Amino acid sequence: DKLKKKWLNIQEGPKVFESHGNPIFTHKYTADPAALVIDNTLWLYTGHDFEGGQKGYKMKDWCVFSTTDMQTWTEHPVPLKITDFSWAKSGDAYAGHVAERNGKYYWYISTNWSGIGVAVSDKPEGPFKDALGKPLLTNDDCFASTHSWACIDPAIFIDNDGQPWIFWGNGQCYYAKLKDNMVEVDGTIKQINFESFEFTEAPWIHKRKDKYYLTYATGFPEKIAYAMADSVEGPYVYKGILNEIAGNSNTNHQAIIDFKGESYFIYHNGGIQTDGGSFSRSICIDKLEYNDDGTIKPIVMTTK
Ligand code: FUB
Repeated sequence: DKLKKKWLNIQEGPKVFESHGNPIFTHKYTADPAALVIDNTLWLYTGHDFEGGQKGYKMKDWCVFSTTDMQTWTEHPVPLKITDFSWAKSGDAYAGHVAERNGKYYWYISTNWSGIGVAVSDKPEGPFKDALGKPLLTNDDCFASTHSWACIDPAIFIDNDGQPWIFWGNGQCYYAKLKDNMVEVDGTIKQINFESFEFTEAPWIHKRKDKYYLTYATGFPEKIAYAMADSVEGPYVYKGILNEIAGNSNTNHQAIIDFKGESYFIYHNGGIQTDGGSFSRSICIDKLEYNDDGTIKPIVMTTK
C-alpha cells in the first residue's frame, strides 16, 4: 500500500509550487513531456516514473501541470491512469500527447503491449475518460513490426487547414490522418521514409513559417534529431542532432512549443536528481532558437 501511494502520489486537489530551474519538478519523477498552450497558459502532460534506481519502467499514471510564467506551477490531481483503459493489459503508461479540438481535449496515450488509446475531457486538466473502450491503434497497424512496444509514442499535429494527423512508432515512424472526431483514423496508414537516418521513437511534428519539422529520438542511448519538409508527409530532409544524450537516461523525449513569444524544448533527463536514471526521469525545459534559414540551433541544456 505504501508503494502504491508513492506511485499514484494520491492528492485531493491542485497543488501550487515554485520551480527553481531544471529539472523543473523535484517532488516526483516525470518523463515523456507533451505540451499545449491555451491562451496564456502552458499545459504540460507527463508520464510518471516510479522513483529511484528502477530496473525497468514502472509507470501507472500520467500527470498534468499548468503555468502562466514557467515558474509557478499548478499540479492537478492525477487525471488519467493506465487502469482507465480496460484493454491495456499489463502495460505501462508510456508517452502520450494532448490536442484540443472543438473545445474538447484528447489525450492520446501509449502502452508497451496494447498500443495507442485516446481519452477525452471537456477541460485541459481532466478528468479524462477512455473515448473508445478499445485501442485506436495496435501492433497490427505497425506493419511487420514484431516487438511489443512498436505501437507507442503518439504525436498529434493539426495543420493550418484543420486536418489532424497522428504520428507514432518505435523503430519505424508511422502516420495517418485522423477524422474530425479525433478518435478514428481516416484512410491508410503510411510510413515516413527514413533513408539515411535512424528513427528510434518519440516523433513530434511542429510547423513554423510553412516548414514542417519532425523531431524524434535517434540511436540508443537516445539523442533528439530533426528533419525538415515542405509538406507534412515529407519528404523529410535530415538536419542533424538537436539534443545530446540527456544525463544518464537511455531515452529522451521532446515537446516543442511557442509560449509568450519564445520557443521551448521540453525533454527529460535522468541525471540530475538523486537516484535519477533511465527509469526515474525528470522533465527539463530549455530555450529553442532558430537560425535565419529556419534550421534549429542545438539545444543548450541548462540547470536554469
Ligand atoms: O516512457 C516510456 C518510453 O520511453 C516512451 O514511450 C518512450 O518515448 C521513451 O521515453
